[in-house]
Amino acid sequence: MDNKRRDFLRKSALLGLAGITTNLISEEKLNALDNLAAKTTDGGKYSLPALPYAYNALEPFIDEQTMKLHHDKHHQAYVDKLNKALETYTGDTTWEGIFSQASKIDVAIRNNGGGHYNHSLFWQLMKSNPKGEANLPAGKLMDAIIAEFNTFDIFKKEFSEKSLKVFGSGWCWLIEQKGKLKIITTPNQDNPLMDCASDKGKPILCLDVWEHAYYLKYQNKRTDYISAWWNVINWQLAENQFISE
Ligand code: MN3
Repeated sequence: MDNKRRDFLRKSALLGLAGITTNLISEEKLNALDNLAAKTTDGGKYSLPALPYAYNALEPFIDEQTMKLHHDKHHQAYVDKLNKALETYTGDTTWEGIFSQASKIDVAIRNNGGGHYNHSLFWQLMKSNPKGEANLPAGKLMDAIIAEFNTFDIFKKEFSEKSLKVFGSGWCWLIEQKGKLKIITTPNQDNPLMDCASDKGKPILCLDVWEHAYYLKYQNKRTDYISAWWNVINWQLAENQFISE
């Protein structure tokens, strides 16, 4: 991105010119996301971030074997393939650079870049809750959920239904779009920061509904996996994400 456009984005974001920046994510918001998405590089390459908890920390809702396979094999493969695809790429390799060009670049960069970013976010947005104690958002995020969906249960139902309906492989997201919360889904490893997303916004929460995320424990029963996931959402981090600029 050239300096002029970067400046424009920054000023537009500061002035809150939502009408003009409708389809753009401000640089400030991307920077906040980077903290969650572990934009870790190793000698100029992307690297796999460690899980922020033990492999068995999400038991009994998400099992240790699934976490090992999902993180160590699937996520690692996205990182490796992303680095490989970037070897011959001469464009901007930051998240902002990759996502703003997602519809035009090598599909291997789009798929594996999304794969790396989305999973990094997904791990962070879960936490241990072995006894399945009540797990609800609080503060400004809860206020915004109530304002948008009326009750938390309506929000939960809508999010669960949309997650269930993702055809094939993809993700379900809670995003902030023009100051409002919205539930959207993306196919494959696309995300709401990409230029190709039908709905763009800042990710607040995400759920991986690829079969590799649940089939070891839940087989084909995606609905049981979705129900279990509500127990391990890290709402504190989701709220931090929501209120960050
Ligand atoms: Mn996955």
